[in-house]
Amino acid sequence: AAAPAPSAPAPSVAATRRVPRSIEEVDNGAILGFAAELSEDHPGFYDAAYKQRRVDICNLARGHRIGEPIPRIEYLPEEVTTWGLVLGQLEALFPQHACKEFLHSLSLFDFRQDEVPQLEDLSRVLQRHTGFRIRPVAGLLHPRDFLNGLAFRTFHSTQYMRHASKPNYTPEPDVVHELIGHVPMLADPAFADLVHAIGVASLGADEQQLKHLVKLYWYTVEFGVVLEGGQPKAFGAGILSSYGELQHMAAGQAELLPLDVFSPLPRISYKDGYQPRYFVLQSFEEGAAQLKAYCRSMVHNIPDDVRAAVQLPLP
Ligand code: HBI
Ligand code: FE
Repeated sequence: AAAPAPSAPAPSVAATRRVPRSIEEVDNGAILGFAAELSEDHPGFYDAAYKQRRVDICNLARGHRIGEPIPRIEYLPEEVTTWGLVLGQLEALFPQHACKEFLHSLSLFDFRQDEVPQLEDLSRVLQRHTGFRIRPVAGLLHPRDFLNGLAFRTFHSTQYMRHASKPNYTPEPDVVHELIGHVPMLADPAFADLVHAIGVASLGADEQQLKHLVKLYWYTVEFGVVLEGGQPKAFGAGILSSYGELQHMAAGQAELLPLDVFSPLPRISYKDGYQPRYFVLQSFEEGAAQLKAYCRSMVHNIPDDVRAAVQLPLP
């Protein structure tokens, strides 16, 4: 008689879902929320010219192929004004309230108030410093695709500007948030390696783990705070790209909690205004070590050829 069939192993992530082997296989088309279709509570909803502008810029992102230069946008005078206004306000707060890594990296870019930087130019600077590149995207990318991109040292960035009627508010990522908030930190080698590790972990994450990874990303890369001489300093892009959020953090009204990467984290809200709490790292090194330890706990799910493709050192 035939031996009983061995019980089937639990299906691995790779068996149930196609894990991307290269950045070309990361889908940049799954946009959540607005894309060019604005909802009624979006500041640009009643502005037909703004909506058309969004469609045009989103179409450029959709047509972009990896390896081609990112199309340059000729920003309109009103878009440049918005950029300059926000940059000017933020630059006044950075010396006091941004972390030292951000201040150093910001100096690599020489942002000017009279010119919106081009993704292609920033992508070249990043590649030189940390090997990260920018890929244009039409809006808020699905978290799995977004995190998968980081595994291939690729940051998906929007290219459109928030609506001019509300320079200090956007309900979705825009070019101000991406370029001022995220891009400078990605030029920091230690930070870039950390973000890469989160991306690699996302390749092997099941749905449950992905949810936790998204929260970890949110409470660090988006809204993280680090202590310097006992003072909380911003390193999260959502704080560094928002005058109101940065002042809110600096005013000390929000709760500061220690981060434990293995404990459950509060649910994320995109809509309720400023953060009621921030997770604070004792130092970057300590925070990065913790986050990488969590990421390492899921890399055994990643198929070997993918592991090689993303140059993951074996744990
Ligand atoms: N999409 N375009 C874009 N920009 C981001 O910064 C971004 C995103 N999608 C998801 C995301 N960030 C993260 O906050 C997590 O949801 C992973
Ligand atoms: Fe962001």
